[in-house]
Amino acid sequence: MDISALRSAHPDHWKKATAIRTLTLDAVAAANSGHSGMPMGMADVATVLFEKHLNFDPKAPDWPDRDRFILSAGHGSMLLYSLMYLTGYEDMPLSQVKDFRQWGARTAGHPEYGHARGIETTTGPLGQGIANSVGFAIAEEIQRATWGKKIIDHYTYVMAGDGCLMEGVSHEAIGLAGMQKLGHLIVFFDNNNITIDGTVDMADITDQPKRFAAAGWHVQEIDGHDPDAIDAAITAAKKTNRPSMIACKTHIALGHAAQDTSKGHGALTDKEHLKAAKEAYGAPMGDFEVDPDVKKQWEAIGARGEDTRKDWEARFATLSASKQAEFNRTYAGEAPKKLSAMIRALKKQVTEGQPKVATRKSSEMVLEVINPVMKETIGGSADLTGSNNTKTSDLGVFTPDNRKGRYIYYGIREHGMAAAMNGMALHGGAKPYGGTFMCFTDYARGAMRLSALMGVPVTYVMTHDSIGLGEDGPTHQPVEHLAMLRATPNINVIRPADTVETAEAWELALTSRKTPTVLSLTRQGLPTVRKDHKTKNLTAQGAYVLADAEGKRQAILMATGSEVSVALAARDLLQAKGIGTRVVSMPCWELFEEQEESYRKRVLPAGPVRVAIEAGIRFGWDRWLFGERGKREKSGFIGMHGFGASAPAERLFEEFGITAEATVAKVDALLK
Ligand SMILES: Cc1ncc(C[n+]2csc(CCOP(=O)(O)OP(=O)(O)O)c2C)c(N)n1
Ligand SMILES: [Mg+2]
Repeated sequence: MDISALRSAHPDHWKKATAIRTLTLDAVAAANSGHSGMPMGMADVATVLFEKHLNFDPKAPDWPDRDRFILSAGHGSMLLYSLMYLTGYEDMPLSQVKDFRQWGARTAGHPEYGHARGIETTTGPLGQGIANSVGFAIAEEIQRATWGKKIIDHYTYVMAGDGCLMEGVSHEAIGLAGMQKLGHLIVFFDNNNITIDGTVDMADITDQPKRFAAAGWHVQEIDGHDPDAIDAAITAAKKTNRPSMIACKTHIALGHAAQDTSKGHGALTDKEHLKAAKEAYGAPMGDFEVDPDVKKQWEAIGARGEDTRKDWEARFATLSASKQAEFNRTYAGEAPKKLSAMIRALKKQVTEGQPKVATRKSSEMVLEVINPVMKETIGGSADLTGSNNTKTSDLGVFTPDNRKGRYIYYGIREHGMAAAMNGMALHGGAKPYGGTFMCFTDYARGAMRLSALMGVPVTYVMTHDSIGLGEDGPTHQPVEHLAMLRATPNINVIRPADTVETAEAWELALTSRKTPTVLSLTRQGLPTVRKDHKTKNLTAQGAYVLADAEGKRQAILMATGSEVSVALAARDLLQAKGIGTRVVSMPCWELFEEQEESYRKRVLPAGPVRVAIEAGIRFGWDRWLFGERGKREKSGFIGMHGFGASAPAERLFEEFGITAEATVAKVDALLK
């Protein structure tokens, strides 16, 4: 690569792009770790994008109508940090760049949402960013249709590398975006033919432009170091009504001894090579040194969006006060005030009617009430709409011809759905929920973990949550999934026992600000176990006494979801034998853990034998069986010990010993 030709062809551009390269080299060298090559390769694309196209204002990083910039190739984090420092984001002073990858710094190894305003999403697990961006673009389309172009009209720009495009989730994202004709989504493919192990063709010979074109995308191929070509390609991409992919032929670690090699992917810390690269660039030689003129030019780029933002604010101010309040409410992620009154009314009605329904159906009953008053909800399912009961009558379907539709047919794309929901929630003004079978949380897990890590309150509607789904058999019957989800920090896993608890669970999910929720719902019908109306949201306490012992309290039965009614039946049998038995419904462990010690002690007092009943594996239950004042030798577990089987549900509960009778036998044995 002839660096001098690039330098002389566009000297002003070159200096600006070079600042990204030298800051990256210096930050990685100082940290003695990180990834130098990607920012060095994509610096030209980033410079043209920020200078000529991206609508952004470092002074107002949360301005709702800004363009979104998603660094899907999150290992290239220094690209983002350099851009934020150069253009003048308050959260990104030079000291942060110097502290790259250090304890307490905002400049983590990979971009972390919430560390600095201006980081739109957490990336690093390859493929997530491009899949998030589909959600960003869907949210933008829906809001543009809803609020009008003068309030919402922006683009989502993404940088994705070979790795992002090789990851399976990108296939789901690309397919969904192409079908949905997300014209405001523009992806730059860092086409450098290098990954960690070597050249891309060692593992993949996919023709990426053809792949995107086959999915309905507008595709261009350019020299990723030619600023004119980059500019022209972005201009063309903005005009088409299809999502755009710009394959940018680049050189990883441009201008460094490691250029075009897999060594260039990682940390380039060799002092001599670093010096030689800076010399070849004609850049200032000092550590973290940026020519003051060049910094000024970057700051001018940063200042470019201020007027646009202020114009937007003026347009926003022309909305009626109530519309402004509604917009601000949804962007703040607040539920409407009337939500809890509506949930209470539904609970009262359910308690009176005492329906026997599956909790997936209960969930639909709740959504029928919620969706008409929370217009920011965006529902969907990964091709299991009729099974997940996620679609309510008022939503309308989101398609290229109906941008106001709030229901998304995600297709068979669990991971893509979860990642898109993260994007919608991060975009702002949207409350996404989506469904699949509980067993396929495995397929969605990469993105679900990021919901938790980022603290975005999306809701996962996971139905068919045990062997209770019956005949479909062990491939479809989750057993370890509750444990896996409960092991993940910052997820509320709620397994409601009936319609009342389901309504309470939805209230918690929709008022959650920083924690995603998994609703674990049944396929099979369940009796109403909450027979007395309580206005208070008991599920919010995580666990509570559903039925207390009569006479001397000798046993406590703890259960969740479909097994709460098993516990109640066991209690009837035990009480008939004179064994005082308390039933504790435990819909959400995480929330119970958050309660005061004194409350937990009241619910789970020392003394009685304890039996937990759940149609999943035991993992985790010991915390409640013999933590919290319980005793190992006085506790037992009724549940699954391996995979399920294909048979009618009732037979399965019998065969696997998850019955009232088995519970009674366990209690009897423990009391001996
Ligand atoms: C899901 C996932 N798998 C593996 C990694 C580890 N990893 C980080 S970068 C990378 C190679 C990426 O190649 P490419 O996207 O072409 O980046 P480039 O080398 O061009 O910078 C790998 C395997 C990761 N971050 N995420
Ligand atoms: Mg690459």
